[in-house]
Amino acid sequence: MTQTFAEKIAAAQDFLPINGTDYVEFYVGNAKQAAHYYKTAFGFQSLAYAGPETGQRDKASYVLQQGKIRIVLTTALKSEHPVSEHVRRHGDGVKVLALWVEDAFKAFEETTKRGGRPYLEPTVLTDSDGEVRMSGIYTYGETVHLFVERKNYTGSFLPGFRKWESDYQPEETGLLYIDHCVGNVGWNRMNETVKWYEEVMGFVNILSFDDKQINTEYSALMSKVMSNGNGFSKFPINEPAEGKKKSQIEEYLEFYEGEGVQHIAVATKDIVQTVRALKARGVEFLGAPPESYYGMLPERVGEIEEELAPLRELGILVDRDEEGYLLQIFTKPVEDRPTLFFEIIQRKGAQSFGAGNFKALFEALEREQELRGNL
Ligand code: TYF
Ligand code: FE
Repeated sequence: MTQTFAEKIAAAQDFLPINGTDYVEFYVGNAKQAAHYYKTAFGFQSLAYAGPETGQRDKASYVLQQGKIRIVLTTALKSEHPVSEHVRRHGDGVKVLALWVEDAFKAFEETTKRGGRPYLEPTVLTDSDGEVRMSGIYTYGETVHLFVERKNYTGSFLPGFRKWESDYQPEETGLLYIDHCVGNVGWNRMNETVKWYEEVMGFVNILSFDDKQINTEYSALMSKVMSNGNGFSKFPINEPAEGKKKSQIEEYLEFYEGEGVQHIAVATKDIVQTVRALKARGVEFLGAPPESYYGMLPERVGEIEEELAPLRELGILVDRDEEGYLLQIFTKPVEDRPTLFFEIIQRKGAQSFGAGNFKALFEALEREQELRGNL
């Protein structure tokens, strides 16, 4: 690498200043139970609620928080509803990747004039706690980016939501912020999608992996990482590639019945402690890599601060780049369809994505794919 990531993202355009992820909204079949799962298993805390009791008669939304991460779980209360349609087609999945912006109206104007397809026309939401401005455009598949501008809003989440005080408060698991959200796109859709993030959002392509670099004995894929100008918003894109057997990306596209969010990477400052806590609460992770992976680790990544034994015991992966190293691990899909999963990541200087782990990771993914009869 000749340029650092800081140098690469400096080329991004600033017509869309983004402060970070505002929230991620999932459309699910049963939001009450999903909220319980994310509280119990991942240690999210109750934050806000909107539903029939608050005057929202057609759907219910539960908002959870941990560190800077906010997730919203939304379900429809009747079959003839866009949320029900989304769930019928995709199963539970991510609908909204909301970005915290300085100016939601300008974000809409700038992105739609560059070709962004409108999802939400600029809207002002108000209640006694203040004002929030929102707008939104479609990205890949039925997924959307909402632009959220919260000037001096003092409410718990958004106008229309009420504070959710729950007596059930499982302890947090150390999750801090969303590091990146990855999208899977269809065959030959990579270039278009990369161009879309460049032209419509002003992002830059900071990393690329082709099918020569990302392959196992059976399958291949391509991956390109798109980032905004301050690196707070990173969206890697995957496209399937031709291999001997079915790529994990194809399996996703088949079961999600279209393009969508493949994984959400959440950061922790102590991955060993976080993964121990998650496992104790029933979160399922991909199988650990073979023993040889840890045998070769000291040579491959050099000196690291962590002890090897707990990393091996938990199946945590390590990779190094020019700027430092990172530790990461991946859950199994969190639905019955093999679609969305989570990544837990701890960065120690490295701003890359664990390319040195791709082979071990994809082999673990394929073992699961094979058990499902989809390889
Ligand atoms: O976000 C990334 O690039 C890494 C690795 O199907 C990765 O987390 C890439 C593709 C994939 C699963 C993980
Ligand atoms: Fe990732």
